[in-house]
Amino acid sequence: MIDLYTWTTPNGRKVSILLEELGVPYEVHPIHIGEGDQHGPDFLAISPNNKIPAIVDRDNGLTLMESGAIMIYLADKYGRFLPSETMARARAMEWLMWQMGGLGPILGQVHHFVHFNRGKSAYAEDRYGTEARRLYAVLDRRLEGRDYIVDDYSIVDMACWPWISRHEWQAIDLTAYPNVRAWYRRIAEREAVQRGYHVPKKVNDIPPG
Ligand SMILES: N[C@@H](CCC(=O)N[C@@H](CS)C(=O)NCC(=O)O)C(=O)O
Repeated sequence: MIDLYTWTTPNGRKVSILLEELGVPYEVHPIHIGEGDQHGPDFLAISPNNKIPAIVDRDNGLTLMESGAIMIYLADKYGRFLPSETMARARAMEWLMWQMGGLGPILGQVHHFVHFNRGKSAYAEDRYGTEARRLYAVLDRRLEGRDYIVDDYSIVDMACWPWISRHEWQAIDLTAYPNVRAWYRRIAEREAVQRGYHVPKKVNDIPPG
């Protein structure tokens, strides 16, 4: 049994989507980050960086923060959605780190400056908006002739997809990135993704691509 500490954000949804895909039992603990739940001492003991998502694996007592680390752990534990062969695994790690170090952090800034605080900083809107469009173009090139980011559907797709699902907040028109759009829609059709998206609660329908 996995305890999942999460909220209705892209980083949180990565892990709930993976848990739904794995079909393993898990218990959800909502951490309302808008109300400061992430700063409580109980949560700090599990997530030393005060951010969701985090898990506790009741099988062995492991506590884990950082969505990428959690996804690798769960994929390894259950032997699914991450290749084990060295070269294929290296390629999957390459794109997972691209999401963790580039796509997620940049799109997070776009949400702040373009969606929530438009007009406050033209510099930040331009800087992060330009970088976001560059990253979408990188992903579009990677998906040329492919159904998924690495060979088979994997934690790499599950890590990137929730960020792309916020394309409206990012003022991104997916029709400008046809390979991303087709991939986005392909993944949105998966029942596990539809369930995982609405954890810990439903706030909106999955945006159409
Ligand atoms: N690198 C971390 C980022 C986690 C993160 O930024 N979580 C956000 C929600 S998506 C959060 O908990 N924010 C609350 C805060 O910053 O106080 C991961 O991938 O898990």
